[in-house]
Amino acid sequence: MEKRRNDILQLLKQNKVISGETIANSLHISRTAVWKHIQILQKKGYKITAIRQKGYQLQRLPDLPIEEIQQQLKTTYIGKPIRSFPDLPSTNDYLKHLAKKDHPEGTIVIAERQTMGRGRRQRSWSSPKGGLWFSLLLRPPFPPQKAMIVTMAVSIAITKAIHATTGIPLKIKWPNDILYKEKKICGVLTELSAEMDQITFMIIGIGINVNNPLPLDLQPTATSLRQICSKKIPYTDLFLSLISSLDEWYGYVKQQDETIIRETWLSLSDTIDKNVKITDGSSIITGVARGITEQGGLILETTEGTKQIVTGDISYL
Ligand code: BT5
Repeated sequence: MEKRRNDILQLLKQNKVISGETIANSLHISRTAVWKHIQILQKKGYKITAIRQKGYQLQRLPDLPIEEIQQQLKTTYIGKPIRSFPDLPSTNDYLKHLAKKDHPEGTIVIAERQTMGRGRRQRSWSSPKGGLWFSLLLRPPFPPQKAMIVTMAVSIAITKAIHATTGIPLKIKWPNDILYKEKKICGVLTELSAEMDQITFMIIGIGINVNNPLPLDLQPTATSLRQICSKKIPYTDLFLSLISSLDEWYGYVKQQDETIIRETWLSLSDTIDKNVKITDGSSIITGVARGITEQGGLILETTEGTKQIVTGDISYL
């Protein structure tokens, strides 16, 4: 089906106007099938108009032309396939359904806008049009205790891809925030399904503020690439760079090369050597962040000795 749609797109691009009949004959499909594919393309943001007695004309590509992106991908693990939607409640929830139906590792679900975007602990994630909101399905060769290593690799990949395409230097705040000058530009939501000794699948939700507006209440703590660069950011290069960076860093996960992940993460970390407060439900603990455990936990130096923190929300003191 997707191949047909790509073929139709190619024909539309090669011709100023092309009739439904010509498309149907070239691809050996019915005119109704052509019409159905055109409708799907229109829903995906391709502006295609029907000119009476002449045919179809492609007038504008969507901001993120997934079909083209998919064709350009030269990745080993990530982005095959990419499923895109104008809006979804949450890309993580949608992908979880696909994961349970055995969709392949590397599947991406992306939405232009989420109506019920989630952070950790069911906190809401603002996801209007203009940002990059997507989720990634992974099946890493790790026990669940090591899931944090995967999140770390993903954070590194995002930080590096954004730097490569925009020149913006970013830092990672344990466990899952990507910051520009202490303001949050990206959040990562990791959810997993696992047996005792093996992860069955991981859904990694990635939310990046690109060109989207930020609600007033988030402005003191959040920023967007557009705000930093004072101009609209083109998505396609950024998304392509993100996917190939995710592919590279997931490669280290697959090879179980945790040393490079931990060392690179530490070099990009905003948290190490800071005085921090970690809140996990009703428990609060303060100390100095000193490092990362083999499994990605935070090593905290407290007045009662060194502690290892597996999860929690962190704030700087
Ligand atoms: C996160 O949670 O940072 C993970 C966010 C993951 C979002 C992605 S988008 C694609 C995928 N589908 C989903 O439904 N989710 C994922 P957490 O650390 O709990 O941070 C949540 C907090 O960040 C909120 O309570 C707000 O204070 C703040 N926040 C909400 N929206 C934000 C935004 N767009 N930019 C920066 N901060 C935001």
